[in-house]
Amino acid sequence: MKQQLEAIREKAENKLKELADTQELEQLRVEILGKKGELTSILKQMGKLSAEERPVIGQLANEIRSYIESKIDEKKSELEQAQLLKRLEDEKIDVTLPGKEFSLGNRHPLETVIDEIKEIFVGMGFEIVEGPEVESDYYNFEALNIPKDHPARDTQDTFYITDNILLRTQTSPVQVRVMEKQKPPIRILSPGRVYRSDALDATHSPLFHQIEGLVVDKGITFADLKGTLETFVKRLYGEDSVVRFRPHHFPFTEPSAEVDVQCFGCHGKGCRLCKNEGWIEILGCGMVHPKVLENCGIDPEEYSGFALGLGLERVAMRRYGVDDIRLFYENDVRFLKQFK
Ligand code: 2U9
Repeated sequence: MKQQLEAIREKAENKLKELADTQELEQLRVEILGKKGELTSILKQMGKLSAEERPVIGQLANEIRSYIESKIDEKKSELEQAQLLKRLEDEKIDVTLPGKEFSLGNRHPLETVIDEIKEIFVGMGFEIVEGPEVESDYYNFEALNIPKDHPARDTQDTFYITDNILLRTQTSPVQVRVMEKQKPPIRILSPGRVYRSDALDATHSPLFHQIEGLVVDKGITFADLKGTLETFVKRLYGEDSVVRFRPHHFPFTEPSAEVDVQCFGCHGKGCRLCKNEGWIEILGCGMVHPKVLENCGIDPEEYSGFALGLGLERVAMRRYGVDDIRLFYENDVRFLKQFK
């Protein structure tokens, strides 16, 4: 029995040398020290020994058990330490490595121009309003004094969805809806997408963006319109801008005008930028037609108002020297990332 015990000690020592991980170590512990282990099964045979042998073998067995136990514990902490070092090595991070570069997007040039114009008008007390892009014939045309047979309908080639439903050709219906609901004073600005069935080329797109403004109150005159627009143009193009008003005609305003700014390239002398005219047209405007006020439930005897409209793409094209409107919609990052 003594030899058997010594053989177990030797076996344990040999196996401990070969062990590679804590799982194998646990297996060895169960194999030798466990309830059904080799050492335990030898101890179960102690009853067969004589009274003199029993304490001697008993003591030896205990010595060997605690010897193996301590060797196993030692090996365990050795293996755990090795495992920890391996993990630390595997998970090592080189904090000196350069970071990954993320390609950040940037604002679309049209969005930048819209924001800038909005800010100028908000600074003058205007509120921003938006509305549906799918509209009825009434809100897009009739309410604005453009009846079915009006020639203005030909110049605004319209995408009709049904006889009465269409894609708005201007953002004016948003303002009609506000006037119907709200009593003056009204001071609103409506930016948004509009649609006209123009063929797509370098200067025309069936989808483009407009900003329209509307002011209605008691005693509003053309002088208010001129003051507001001069302030707007100077804030957008610089305080030294020169502005002129040219008589024009729109069905929804009377009188109407177009506003030009003196060419910033040649100061009125004529150059390529202004096509030798010395002036650049930037917006249309006028006093809201009494019929339009009436259509929206506002008494033209009591109130008057002015309105203005401008196309955003043209402002952005001039500002950034873009010569093809299609570039704004193609989302080519090589184009877009130039506006950082
Ligand atoms: C209401 C009454 C009147 C809006 C106006 C213009 C003049 C104008 C054009 C500019 C370039 C359209 O995008 S464009 O082709 N617009 O010249 N727009 S006055 O008049 C209104 C709007 C709403 C109730």
